[in-house]
Amino acid sequence: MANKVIISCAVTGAIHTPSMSPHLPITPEEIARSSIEAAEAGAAIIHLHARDPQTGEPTPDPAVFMRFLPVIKQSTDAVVNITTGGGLNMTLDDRLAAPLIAKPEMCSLNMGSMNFNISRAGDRVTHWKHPWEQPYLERTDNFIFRNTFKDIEGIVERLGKAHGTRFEFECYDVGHLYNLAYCLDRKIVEPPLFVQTIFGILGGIGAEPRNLLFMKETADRLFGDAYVWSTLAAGRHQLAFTTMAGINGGHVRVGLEDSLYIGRGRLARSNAEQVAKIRRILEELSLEIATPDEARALLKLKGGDRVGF
Ligand code: KMH
Ligand code: ZN
Repeated sequence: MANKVIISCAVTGAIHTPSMSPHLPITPEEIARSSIEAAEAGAAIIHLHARDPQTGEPTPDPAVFMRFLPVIKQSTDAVVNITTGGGLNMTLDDRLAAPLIAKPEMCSLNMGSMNFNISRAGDRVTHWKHPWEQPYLERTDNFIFRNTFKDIEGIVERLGKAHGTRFEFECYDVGHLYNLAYCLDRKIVEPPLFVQTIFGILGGIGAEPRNLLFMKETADRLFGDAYVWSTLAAGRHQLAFTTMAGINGGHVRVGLEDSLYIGRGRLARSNAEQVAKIRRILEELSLEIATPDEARALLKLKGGDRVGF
């Protein structure tokens, strides 16, 4: 078990927009199908956002989440992980609306306020399908992704303490590891901490290989054996960083939320294609893939029968 690798798959997110790829899942049916395929390909954890079925704009509407969550639960035993980061225009109450109803085994928890600049993400788009997309992206040069200590503690109270939800702690820079260490010292959060180190978001730490080791070494010092390490990287860095994390004993996250590509200049046709690729690489390196129940045991999750959907 110690060496098994948990593959998380983030199937749609709130960064990419419909005009960037025809393969980005948008409707509840597409999100459910893509999640099920990713689980069948080897993902133990499915990280989920919702989108307006007509326009593809990220939505916090619990009714939309409830159109795909039960379908995923009935068709796979993957761990369902719901975002609390939401989309770029959402208040904290918006961001918590669906998680508070769904009470999932796991939610993301972003470990600090930061710039989150994706204003150039649409540079290659020549035809915009929907009017919301371009302003949504371009305004992020003036956007602060708000995650104060009070916000973080509130999410832990309302979801973790109240419903037994555990967290994917999103750490986009080294300071976020120290924020999490503060929360651990104060007993706001409980081990084992599932720490997602994130590389290549403009506003966070850059996607340089030495930074991966720097983040891991810092997390080792701060958390010792109280944490479980996973890594994601944005865009073209996705595969190299997840491979490096696997080699260094980490778990990995892929999916179209983090990158739309499967290779240089080639759009991924599905989330499952990315899961299958990192799985192939890890298995070639003699690493084994964790099942959902092995992930549950490692992360001390409450179980798929104790959720609200
Ligand atoms: N979009 C990723 C870089 C969240 O959903 O809370 C991080 C993320 C945030 O998944
Ligand atoms: Zn997300």
